[in-house]
Amino acid sequence: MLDGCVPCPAEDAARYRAAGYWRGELLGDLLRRRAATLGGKEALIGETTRLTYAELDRRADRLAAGLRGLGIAPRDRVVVQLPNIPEFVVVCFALFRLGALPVFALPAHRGNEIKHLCSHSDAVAYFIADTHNGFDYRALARDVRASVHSLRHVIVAGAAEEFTALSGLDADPVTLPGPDPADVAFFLLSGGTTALPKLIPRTHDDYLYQARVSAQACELDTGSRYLTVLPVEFNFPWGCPGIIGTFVAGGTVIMASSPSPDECFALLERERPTFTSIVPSIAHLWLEAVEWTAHDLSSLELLQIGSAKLHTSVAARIEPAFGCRLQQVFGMAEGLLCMTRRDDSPETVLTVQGSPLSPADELRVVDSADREVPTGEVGELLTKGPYTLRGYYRAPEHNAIAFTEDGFYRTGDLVRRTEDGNIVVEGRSKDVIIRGGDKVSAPEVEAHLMAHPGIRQASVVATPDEVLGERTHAYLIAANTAPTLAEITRFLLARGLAEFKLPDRIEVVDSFPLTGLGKIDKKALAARLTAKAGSH
Ligand code: OOB
Repeated sequence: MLDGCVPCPAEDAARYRAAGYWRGELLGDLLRRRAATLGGKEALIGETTRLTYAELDRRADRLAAGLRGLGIAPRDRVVVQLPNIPEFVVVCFALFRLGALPVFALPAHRGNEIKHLCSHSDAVAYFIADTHNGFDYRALARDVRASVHSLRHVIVAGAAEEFTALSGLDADPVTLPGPDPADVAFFLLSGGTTALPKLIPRTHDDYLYQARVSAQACELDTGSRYLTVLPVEFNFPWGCPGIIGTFVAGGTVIMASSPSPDECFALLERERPTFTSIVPSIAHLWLEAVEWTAHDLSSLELLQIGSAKLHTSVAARIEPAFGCRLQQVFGMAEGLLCMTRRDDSPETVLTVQGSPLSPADELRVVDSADREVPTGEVGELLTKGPYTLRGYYRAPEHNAIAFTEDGFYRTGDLVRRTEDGNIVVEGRSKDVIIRGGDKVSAPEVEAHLMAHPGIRQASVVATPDEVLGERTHAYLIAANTAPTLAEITRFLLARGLAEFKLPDRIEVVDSFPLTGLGKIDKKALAARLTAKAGSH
């Protein structure tokens, strides 16, 4: 396995292979196999492009050859930050075939995140769109290239200016040596509990297995049509079952460029997708819009909702409003996926976050001393399994605390298990705010806030919000004159922080409540906000 990754212990790997979970297949070959049997079938639909499996397969081969011509080699890391456009899929499959390793960045990321991802992974190339949602990624790339010395190529979908144009990179296909299916295929980003985002290595074996079991759990077949609403770089739309699972089933992927009901409802009517995946805050928006829409949404059979807790009252409105089945999904880029299933009772689907996808997923719910708690009691969820990472990339110190000695990943989620094997998410022990579906690492924002000369100390906590679920509230102790929220916003944006991480509110205090051990008592701070929200 690539240096800096933690391989799965040999005995577990042997078990996953013997059970047929890991099949020694490559992500790049998935498309080749579909092209061989379903070549003329539509695989991928974007705003202005429609590609059959045969065309997509050929485009991936031609781009792989072009990238090799640029000097991109097997195992080279390549940061990919593209919006929901078909080029994303072509680029990923070209890199898979080349054995180069995409590192997925979100379109919302800015200099702070991209410089870290590029330098932490020693990326040799960086893929961007020219502009998207009014933001010019070429300006960002100039800034990144000036500070990351490993970066040799910036490749642009659209007007490239001084960089390399993606459209000019086609070359005649060449035979490429395939990578090892047990090795890393790409990196996902962790939701973040530390000051800097961590990289999650995903292998061909583990991700194809995840996509296959997700596709089975959602009962996909060649008639399945997936609408990609969330940013593609996120695990949920990419492979739960998402795009990769739809390709596994031989279905068709339709890409929406934004989650707005205007765009998505029009696509539902025009392209007749059968399923999609969204986060609860988008579900809120769609529930409001569906009452007034004139669009025909009747193609939708399954709506997957996950990434943040879906409240029962909101869950209960989904099926009547959309005339489709609801599926709750509790997942993580690190691996483990839980989903509700078709044969669950309506009551179950509304009240639990689902059961694990693989019979080989091992789950423990433990107390603070890592002792298992009885079924029905709340504890931290630990997990290990055939598609869950064994360690973050180049992070030995963090791995020592994020995993147990016997390789279980500490999710930081507080859950309880029901008698029938479902998971109910009850809270979090990790220092993360889930704002919409976006994960905001509190220590990361605190570190940036404390770089401001007017701030002595900062503590960032979640405040309840009806639509987003949570918002970011920053408690500050001022150094002299306290800065305003507008000043802080300008300061953090200038530091290159992604917009979704900006505090929604600030509150200047004289001191923080402390725990018995003298640490800032975040629970007490969060409780103040919950009490305030309750009293409104
Ligand atoms: C998904 O992945 P990430 O990596 O952005 O975030 C993972 C974390 C979980 O550890 C948990 O804290 C939270 O997001 N979460 C949920 C949830 N699903 C995820 N919290 C409550 N209820 C849920 N249903 O968010 C993700 C990855 C794949 C599929 C779906 C979601």
